[in-house]
Amino acid sequence: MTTTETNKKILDFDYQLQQQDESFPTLSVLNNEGEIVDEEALKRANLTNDDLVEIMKRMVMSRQLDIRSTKLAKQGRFGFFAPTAGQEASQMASSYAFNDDDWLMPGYRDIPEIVVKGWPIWKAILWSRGHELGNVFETEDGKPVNSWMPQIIIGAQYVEAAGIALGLKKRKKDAVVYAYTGDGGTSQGDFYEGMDFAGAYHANAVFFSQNNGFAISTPRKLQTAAPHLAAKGWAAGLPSVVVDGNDAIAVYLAAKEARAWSVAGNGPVFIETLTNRLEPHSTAGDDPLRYRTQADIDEHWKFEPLLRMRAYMEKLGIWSEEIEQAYVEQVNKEIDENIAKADNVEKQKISDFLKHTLEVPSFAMTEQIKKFEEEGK
Ligand SMILES: Cc1ncc(C[n+]2csc(CCOP(=O)(O)OP(=O)(O)O)c2C)c(N)n1
Repeated sequence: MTTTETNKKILDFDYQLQQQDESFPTLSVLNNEGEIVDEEALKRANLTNDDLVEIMKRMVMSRQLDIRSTKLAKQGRFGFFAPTAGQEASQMASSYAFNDDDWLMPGYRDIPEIVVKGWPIWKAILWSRGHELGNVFETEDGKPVNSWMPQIIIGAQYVEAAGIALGLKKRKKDAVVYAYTGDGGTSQGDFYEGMDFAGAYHANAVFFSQNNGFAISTPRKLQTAAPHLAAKGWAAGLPSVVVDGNDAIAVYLAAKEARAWSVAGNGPVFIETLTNRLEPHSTAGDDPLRYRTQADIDEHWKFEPLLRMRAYMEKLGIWSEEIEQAYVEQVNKEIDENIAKADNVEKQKISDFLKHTLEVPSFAMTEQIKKFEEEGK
């Protein structure tokens, strides 16, 4: 290309916009009818039937936890809960690609990812109620769970992830950090800073943005002019991909390849999962019908991730309505036991809460702790 031609391209802003739009095709393996659209990618995912069953079970568990948590929250028995229906593939199939040694940096909507890492559900319930014991990330038998607490400050977990990712790299660990934020999260400064830092140090990290269409009431289109959130990863020099977030196999494949790339010392990867939040933003009183139509919600339910995985696995003969029903009953029994366990934990005292807020309490907090302790609170 001559310099004149190159210069013309540089100054052709329409061309630039078009390039942005076309640079991020969507990775897809399983279509909405449960058919494989790329056999080679399926082979590359290398999932055994047992893996498929485990991913499906995790998605079913997550859906049940979502249903029960929402009901319990309405009864005032669960604290804060951010519904996950619609995001099961984005959350459960992605996290299936990581190991116990990898560090999870979740947002408030990522409770299921921590649970499948070994955090007991009763602790998740305590966390939702603001009980300090909910912030103990250990398995039932006291083994550490490599997860930080669900981050409420949008995007902040990306900065924390960058630090841990660099630590893992410096210590030559065979492990990565995997961090989740939403589409709204990609508008935060922390999002850029975290990816930029991790990218500059070629640190061990896989960053996810779960593009579920909304940041509370702000639709994705009003969030940013970027046609693809993945383009924001390119700004930090990261390989960045868009995945059909309702396609569990594609999500798993992208996450697995990203982990392998990063743990080999190549630096972080950014993955945008295209999905939809089918329920309110949280149980704290959000009414989606104030900013989207019921018809839009109904339409998206037709593409939710369990449908296509069910169809695919039934065709393979490794899943059925009976299997699913039996598993749903088992999961609900476990959830009930966990609710009972959480209810039996001694109520938190205000003084205990304050003691766990900072490692070294400030002067004012020390006075408050003393005052509440004297009052037996
Ligand atoms: C720094 C910061 N600003 C604002 C908020 C208030 N807030 C809570 S959730 C939310 C929307 C986040 O949307 P998104 O990142 O798309 O995640 P989603 O809830 O859809 O999973 C906002 C703005 C916050 N928690 N933190």
